Amino acid sequence: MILLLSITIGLSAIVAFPNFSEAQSELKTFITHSGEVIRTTGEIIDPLYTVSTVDFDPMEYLREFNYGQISKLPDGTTVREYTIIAEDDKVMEVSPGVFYNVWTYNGTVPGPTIRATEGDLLKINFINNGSKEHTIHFHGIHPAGMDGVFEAVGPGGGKFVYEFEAGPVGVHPYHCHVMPLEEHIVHGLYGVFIVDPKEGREPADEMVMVLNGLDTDFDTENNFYAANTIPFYYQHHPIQINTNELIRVYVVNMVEFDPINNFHLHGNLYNYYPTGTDLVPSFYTDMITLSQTERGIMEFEYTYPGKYLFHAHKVEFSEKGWVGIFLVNDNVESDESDMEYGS
Ligand SMILES: [Cu+2]
Repeated sequence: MILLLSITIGLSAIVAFPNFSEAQSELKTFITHSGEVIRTTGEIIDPLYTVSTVDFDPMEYLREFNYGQISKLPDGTTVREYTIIAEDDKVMEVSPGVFYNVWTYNGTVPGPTIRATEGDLLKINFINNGSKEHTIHFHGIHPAGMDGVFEAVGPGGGKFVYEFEAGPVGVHPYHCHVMPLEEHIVHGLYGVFIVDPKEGREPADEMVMVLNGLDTDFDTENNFYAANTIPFYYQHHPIQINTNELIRVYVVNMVEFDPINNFHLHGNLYNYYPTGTDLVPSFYTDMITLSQTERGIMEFEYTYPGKYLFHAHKVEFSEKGWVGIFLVNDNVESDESDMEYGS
């Protein structure tokens, strides 16, 4: 009876105060990057857009690589063909109750991780289903006409085919290069492009982390930070890895507005290959600092099982979402001793 009464009171409160949330906090006027005037609390973007929502699973994204459709030329060259579709009307619930208009490649932020081997011929069919001009600008080596800067692709189904040879070996970003650039990047038009060496790399548990930020109130400062878009995701859903198994993280910093970002790993150090272009590591460290589009490959193994944090050692960033956990499971197949410490 008490329960029924409280439900009734609750319902009548909703009916009596349809603008309950507006009454709670004052709406302010903002001008968005695109010049649109909107009214919002500024803390949480009201769900102004109802076009669609984005389904993005950071755990799936972490280890998902798109190798394209493979064929061979008569001379034996591998051809990889990809299709990337840009859209700019999607809405993503980036944090509980926080809806943000993301601009996407193939429906997610970041876009798909494109992977190839050095020397492969790449053919990227780009379709712009957005309402603004967009492109794909790949970092790497390619002809000027394939740079995605001066060849804006028109909205509403515009097409362009990027064709170039995969190289150099390493991890590279790709992103839209239409002006105003910061607007096209901060809304999410970016992804990772991995070029493997012909001889391959040592087998490892491989993953991709794009360090990004979200300016949900359009004041050219990020309200949230993350590894792979969703703040705190890997803290609440730790990444499971094994002891004595090589872990390889392809890390790319795409944070807009802030000059630097960084990556600190707990309970361990990693070999670091800046841009991944050299097969010999440059550093053995637990901390790297990255400017925008700066990237590299981290390699490490954990000896001891347990939970280990990884996060920005720019504390503001970690407190606003750029923090995660590796849950290191005991690798029963390994020959290491099972000596226990600290017990
Ligand atoms: Cu764009």
